[in-house]
Amino acid sequence: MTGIVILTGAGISRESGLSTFRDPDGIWAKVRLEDLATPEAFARDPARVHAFYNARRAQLAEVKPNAAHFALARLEREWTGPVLLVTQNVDDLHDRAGSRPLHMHGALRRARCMACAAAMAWTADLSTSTPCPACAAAALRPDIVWFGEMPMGMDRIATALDECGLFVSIGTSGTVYPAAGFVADAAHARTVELNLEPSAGSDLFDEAHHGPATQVVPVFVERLLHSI
Ligand code: BV8
Repeated sequence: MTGIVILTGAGISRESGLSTFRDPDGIWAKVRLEDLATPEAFARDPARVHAFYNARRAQLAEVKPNAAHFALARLEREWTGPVLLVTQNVDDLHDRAGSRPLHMHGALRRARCMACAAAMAWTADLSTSTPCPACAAAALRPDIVWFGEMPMGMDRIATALDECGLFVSIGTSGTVYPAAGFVADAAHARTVELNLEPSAGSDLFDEAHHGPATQVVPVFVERLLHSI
């Protein structure tokens, strides 16, 4: 049965109430990514970076998965072939909808120790004095992939892209690499974009359905499952 690779971005969580990054009201419209989402920024002002991620981690308690997240969890359950859901998002809405996503840019509700490399689930605030539960060093950072850092799971993603028959990109502007290059890596497969509007890489897709994710994703999944 055909393997499916799905890539999601901030747009899939927009209707749950989480900001995107590059829309006019997005996160990078308010703060500079160079000041908050790079290792250099963390070395320069760790308290400011911790505050940025603490606020976003705390916000997760106020939002819920939407119909698009639930539609993808249904596809993972009902599709008879392999499905790999890769998300650029650091929120936990796919997880809470019942998916088991590969968080290629890490996760807000995880922390990592820079002294002993332990990584763990984390829901509270982090600070420069929070002790690591494993080694007690005050050396915890968000388990997030910042710009200039290697995304997670790249080998697993490359294999899945090679083997898939369908690649679906949902709610991403297609501006951040290497994720933005996945559609080219999957050129042998049928490639579909589901997004509010054409993304930077729209021309690279065989098919596109534009509109809010809570509308276009459930319709796409329903059609796909009825094509079996
Ligand atoms: C790396 C965590 C190398 C942080 C993020 C070429 C090749 C390789 C790298 C590069 C390259 N060129 C440049 C680079 C460097 C860089 C990069 O791509 N820069 C960009 C800005 C040009 N890439 C990196 O640094 C990556 N690392 O390459 O490492 C390496 C090699 C060897 C060894 C070591 C290192 C790491 C990138 C990861 C950075 N971390 N996230 C955090 O979240 O705080 S990325 C950041 O952008 C976001 O977090 C998000 O995950 C990601 C993508 O954004 P989108 O999800 O697409 O969101 P956006 O707002 O842009 O778009 C939203 C879309 O939704 C829009 O299209 C909108 O229309 C749509 N939408 C809105 N509402 C809805 C909707 N759609 C549907 N329904 C709606 N209702």
